[in-house]
Amino acid sequence: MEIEELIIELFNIGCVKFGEFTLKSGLKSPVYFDLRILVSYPKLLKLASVIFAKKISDESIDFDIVCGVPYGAISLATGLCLEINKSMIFKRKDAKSHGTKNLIEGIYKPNDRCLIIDDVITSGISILETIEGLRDHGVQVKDALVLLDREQGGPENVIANNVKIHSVLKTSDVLNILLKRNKINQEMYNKTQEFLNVNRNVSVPTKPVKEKEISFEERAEITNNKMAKKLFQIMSLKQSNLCFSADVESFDLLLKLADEIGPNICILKTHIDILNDFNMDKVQELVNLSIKHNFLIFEDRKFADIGNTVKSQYSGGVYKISQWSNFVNAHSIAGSGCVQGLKEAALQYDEPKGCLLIAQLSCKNNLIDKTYTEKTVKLAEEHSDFIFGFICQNKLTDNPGFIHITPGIQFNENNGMSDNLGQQYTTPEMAILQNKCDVIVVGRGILKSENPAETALKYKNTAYEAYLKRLNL
Ligand code: 5IU
Repeated sequence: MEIEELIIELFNIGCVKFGEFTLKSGLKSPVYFDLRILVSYPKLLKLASVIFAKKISDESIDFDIVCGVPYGAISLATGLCLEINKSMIFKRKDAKSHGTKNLIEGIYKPNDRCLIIDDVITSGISILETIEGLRDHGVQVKDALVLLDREQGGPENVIANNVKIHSVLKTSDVLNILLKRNKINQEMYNKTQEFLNVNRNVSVPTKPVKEKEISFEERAEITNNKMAKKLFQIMSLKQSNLCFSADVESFDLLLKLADEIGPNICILKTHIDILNDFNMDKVQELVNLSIKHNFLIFEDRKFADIGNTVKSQYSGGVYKISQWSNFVNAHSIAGSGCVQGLKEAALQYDEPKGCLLIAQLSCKNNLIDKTYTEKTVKLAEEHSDFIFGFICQNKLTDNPGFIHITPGIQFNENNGMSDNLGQQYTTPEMAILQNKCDVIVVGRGILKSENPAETALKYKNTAYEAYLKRLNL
């Protein structure tokens, strides 16, 4: 009954017009729907919002935020959001040339699931443009809700891009009700129905809207995690996605290498407990070098105990890791208590601290299986204020805020594609292009080369070029 009332009201206020109209696609149509007028009819807007809300609940559409397609659906999306108490964003037709230059207005998080609202769908092109803009920013789109489906192939075009269209009305519903209620005559009905029959499919002249690769720079913008933001900014500024694993026993050698290789890396990874001559003064020198060359210090500590213990291991003892490292890593085996313990120890610092979870290992016959990896991703999502990525062998989540860091990397020509203690290697290109990781970790590939600084530059260039290739640049 509500639907019938909506159709009659839309007709009465002039949202449904009969005559000869040229559509956006160039087609000449005997019927035209101008739902922008709705903005002037609050009662009708309210009715549309109630009907939308009912549809969402009937069809169990699950989402975090709503996005209205400008301009026609902005008022509809706003009405719906007031009705269901959800927050809204919208995508501008062009990015502003002044101020914040946002393409998307409103607040969203990477990986938010967004429901698109539109007034009318014809070919689906406007919705596809919106999907592309949202996906570019890491927002997930799986559903779109429209007031009217013109029945000209829109839903089919959109579903091809993995988004389902839910429609409240179809043109044929409108025609049937208008005929039944004597708002149009049989001749008008037949003419319009005939038009519909011959124009069922409007092909969309766009390439498929893929879930796009996002640049490090954009990911720095998107993420709310301060550690991730800082790392993405360094990677983008230094054009480096190389982490050097400085596994040496002499602190002086570590400092020398950090100074020589520092300009080409985004991260220097330490195993502080393998140094023979550890002392806090030299740690300060390492921190100074990290500032001089703008890289982050990652202590590969692999915490794995109960929260209370890791908290002390992280901040106390001989090494006082939390004082000088920018971030650390932890096994997920001990669960959220371990993460929470580290997080609490990190809270005492003003500057950002962070932690990566070990989701996969590079060594042969390790005991991690698929379920463990999936549970690790879930744990990271639950602590995304502190956990900002993974040590892994391939990309694990589309959430652009999480960084994927991969050890076990060497160039092919280094004939050691494994060592005799179970390490397994893949190449920088494989890791970044095929396995879609973000950062490569290289230790002996650099350390054992004749000229570590020169070799590091080669790894840096190869890894960054592979990343640019992934972005199609
Ligand atoms: N590392 C791995 N594999 C892993 C994890 C950490 O190799 O799965 I977790 C560490 C060990 C070493 C460095 O410090 O990364 C790799 O050194 P090489 O590039 O020399 O193999």
